[in-house]
Amino acid sequence: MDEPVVLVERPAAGVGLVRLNRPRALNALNGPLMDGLMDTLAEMDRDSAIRCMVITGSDRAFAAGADISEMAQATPAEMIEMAFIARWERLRAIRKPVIAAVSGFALGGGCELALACDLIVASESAVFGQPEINLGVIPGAGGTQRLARTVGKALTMEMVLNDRRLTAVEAERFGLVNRVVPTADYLDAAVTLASQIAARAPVAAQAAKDAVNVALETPLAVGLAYERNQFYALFSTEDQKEGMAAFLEKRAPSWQGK
Ligand code: DAK
Repeated sequence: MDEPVVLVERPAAGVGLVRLNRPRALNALNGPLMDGLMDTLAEMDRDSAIRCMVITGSDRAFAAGADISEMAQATPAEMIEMAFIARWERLRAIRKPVIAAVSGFALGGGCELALACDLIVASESAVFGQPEINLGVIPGAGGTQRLARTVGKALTMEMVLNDRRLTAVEAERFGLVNRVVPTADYLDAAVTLASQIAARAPVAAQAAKDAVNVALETPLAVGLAYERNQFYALFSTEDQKEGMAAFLEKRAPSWQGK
């Protein structure tokens, strides 16, 4: 029997873990793997018992990119038919926070997948890069856009024009990853971070994620107005009443997620 291409676990209360599982192909992101990943994330997004998700790969490879053998002979029409873009767009619809736990290769689509997550915990052996230029193409899942917004123009140009790869320590220095930990600990560190986020007010966590993402896509005045509306809307939640009452009563809040 073939191994499943994604493995699903619940490593801690409120945390859903999806592991990319094509180790022999360095987790190259083929159609079935992307469908499995996105179906699982969408399911976890609907599951009220899960409040934060973690995506990981193996110690050797988070993902070495989209599957080159699947694309090599494709025409533009076939690329569209493969639902390539639609699959990737599904990640943007996930409302709950998603953490990438990255070790080893995060190249091409693998780097873009990590960048599309909300936070990145990296192992010391993580390598981030956009080597598509070597294949005669450019990044297609947000690499040029998200990298430019995250690490700036100069470094992005080097990465996409000349296959400059970043070590984990460089990635942390340039603000691409949240933290770097020893390779033995990266998954535990990501799950711990996910547990902490999962224990926080769930509706507010989703609103916070949403508002930060809006910041990357709108002029400041529009973003500030959006944030303010989200802020006011949270006063319709039980969790806002509970959180503020708990503070005033000097006790821990008990979140209901509504
Ligand atoms: N695709 C298919 N197979 C891959 C692969 C990939 N991206 N990366 C590695 N593999 C396979 C290798 O072919 C090899 O398979 P066998 O020969 O054993 O059958 C196995 O994984 C182990 O790889 P190596 O033998 O090459 O291992 P090494 O340690 O020597 O080298 C490496 C590791 C990661 C440096 C090397 O495998 C490598 O350079 N891989 C390719 C990296 C790459 O170019 N990635 C970018 C691919 S293009 C879009 C969405 C996404 C994308 C575009 C558009 N839209 C929504 C529009 C994404 C595009 C890409 O990612």
